[in-house]
Amino acid sequence: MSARPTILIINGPNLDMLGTRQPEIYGHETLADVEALCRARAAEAGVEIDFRQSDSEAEIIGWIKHARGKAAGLLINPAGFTSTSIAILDSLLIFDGPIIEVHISPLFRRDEFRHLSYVSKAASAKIEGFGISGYGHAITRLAELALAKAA
Ligand code: DHK
Repeated sequence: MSARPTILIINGPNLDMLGTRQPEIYGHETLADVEALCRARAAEAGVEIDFRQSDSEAEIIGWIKHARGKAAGLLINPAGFTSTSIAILDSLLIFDGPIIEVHISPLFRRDEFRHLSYVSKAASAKIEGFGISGYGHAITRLAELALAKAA
């Protein structure tokens, strides 16, 4: 078993279609590229990652609840659940570590309905509009917080 803290990374609906899906908005990189970026950044930062994607709100809620007391931090791109899911917000409020919300695209200049984020109410930080690099920045910060707490 590894002594390194684990960061849980949750990708919401349709993020499995990155690379194919509206590349003018989300870029040409695939979810596998996002995972590779996260693994490389985590290795540099001295943490492990548990990288997941689901289109199911129930499955995401289950993962978040199960992470309490186990994961040292949580990175979530809630995708289409960002503006709709009070239930995901409630599960995030149960989590006992830092949470960073990541969006690939700049939501502040997209459709009005994308501006509302329930998830932000549980997040310690939010990164949007950095493309997939935002995941790397979020891991750097979550690793910093996790390793400071473990020291
Ligand atoms: C991804 C999605 O799937 C959209 O529903 C969000 C987000 C934006 C992103 O930029 O990563 O509105």
